[in-house]
Parts: sequence; C-alpha cells; structure tokens
Amino acid sequence: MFISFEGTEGVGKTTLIRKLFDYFQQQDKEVVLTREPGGTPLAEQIRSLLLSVSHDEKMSHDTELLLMYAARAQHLEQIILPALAQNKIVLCDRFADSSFAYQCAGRGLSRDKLKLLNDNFVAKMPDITFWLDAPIELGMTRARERGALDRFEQEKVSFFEKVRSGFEEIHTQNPNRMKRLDATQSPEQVFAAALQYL
Ligand code: Z5A
Repeated sequence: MFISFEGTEGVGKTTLIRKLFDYFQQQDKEVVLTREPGGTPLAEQIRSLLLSVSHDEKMSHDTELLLMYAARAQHLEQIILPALAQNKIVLCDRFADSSFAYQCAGRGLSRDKLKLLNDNFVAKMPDITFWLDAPIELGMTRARERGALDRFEQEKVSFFEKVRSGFEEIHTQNPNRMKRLDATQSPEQVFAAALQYL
C-alpha cells in the first residue's frame, strides 16, 4: 500500500508519519518511510537545490516544477516502486499532489504542463492520501518555531492560501483517495483519526 501525506507547511505531516511508521513496525509490517522532494541520495541533492535560499538568481517556476519531477522520477524508480513490488507499505511525506497545489495552484503554472509530467513520469499514484488541513497561520507558527526558513517557507500567507485551495480541489475531485484530517487537533487525535480510517 502506498500512502502519501499532504498539506501546507507545519500541519504535522512528519509527526503523523513517524507515529504510523512506529505503529506498523510494532505490527511486524514491512514499512518504508520516505519523503519528497528527496528519498534517494540524488533526489536529496535536488531537494537541497529546491529549498536553498542562497541562489544568486531567482529559480523560475518551470525549473522548480521540472526539478520536482526529476527528483520524483528517481524516487519512484529507486525506492517507491521496488518497495511496493515487495508488498511493503510506503509512507511518503508529500507526493505529486504537492506539485498540483504548489506549482499549479500556488505558482500559477498550467495544468497541461503538470498533466504531461504526471502522464509520462508518474507510474503509480498513492492508494490513500491523507490531507492534513489547518489554517495557514497555525502551520506557519508551528513551522517557524523551528528557526531558519527555507525558500518555500519564506512565501507569504496569500501564496499558502492558494496552495490550500489547491489541496481542497484535489480533495473534491478525488474523494475516494484523499482523506481530509483536521490538523488543528492534537498529534494523538490526528493519529487516531488516520488509524481509524486505515
Ligand atoms: N514541494 C513543492 O512545491 N512541490 C512538490 O511537488 C513537493 C514539495 C513534493 C518541502 O516540503 C517543500 O517542498 C514544501 C513544498 C514543496 N514547502 N513548503 N511549505 P516539506 O514537506 O519538507 O516542508 P514542510 O511542509 O514545510 O514540512 P514541515 O514544515 O516539516 O511540516 P510538517 O511535516 O507538516 O509538520 P511537522 O514537522 O510534523 O510539525 C511541525 C511542528 O509542529 C513540529 O514542531 C511539531 O512538533 C508540531 N506539531 C505537529 N503536529 C502538531 C499538532 N497536531 N499539534 C501541535 N503541534 C504539532
């Protein structure tokens, strides 16, 4: 089973994934915990490029989109597809829905570009996607308590509002795959809701 976790920054994806990872391990299930962009050494290098704020030039939105998919292609081939072929559970912190929400809804890139990439380079979509949803300010406050901000985290609230509406749109169009979780609840409540759904 391939399970992805989506949402705007600081909503608690990583916290939930760790709890589910521990839960599945206690059940003696074979489970892989991974993330996007990243998940392999090469894809993690691409992640550094994407998140770094130290570029002398502004990264174009098209470059950002293509780097996301370069990392994803590597991640799918090296980690996700082999793990699924071995009947492992894959828990993935963000996947292709983030590209729709951030690059299309957020940055304003065309859906045709995204469709072209998804059709050609994404052989498998998640079986279940948890969308952790909370007001933008709440996630920002949680994330900002950690310190230095990456290139995405430096965006304004208005950008993240567009991203959130992107996730809302995916949810409306894929009610069977995407489950919305109320991320304003405590980590324990979010975990319990995810587990009950699974
Ligand atoms: N991106 C993209 O644009 N296009 C793509 O296709 C992909 C990604 C795949 C990196 O992602 C960036 O890449 C991302 C979108 C872009 N940028 N943004 N924004 P990332 O997942 O690494 O970055 P992130 O979303 O900023 O992750 P995050 O800030 O680590 O958030 P999180 O994983 O959802 O939250 P957390 O680490 O579990 O929790 C944050 C803090 O809140 C932490 O101190 C927790 O202890 C606390 N927390 C967690 N849950 C709770 C609850 N329920 N109550 C109270 N406190 C909580």
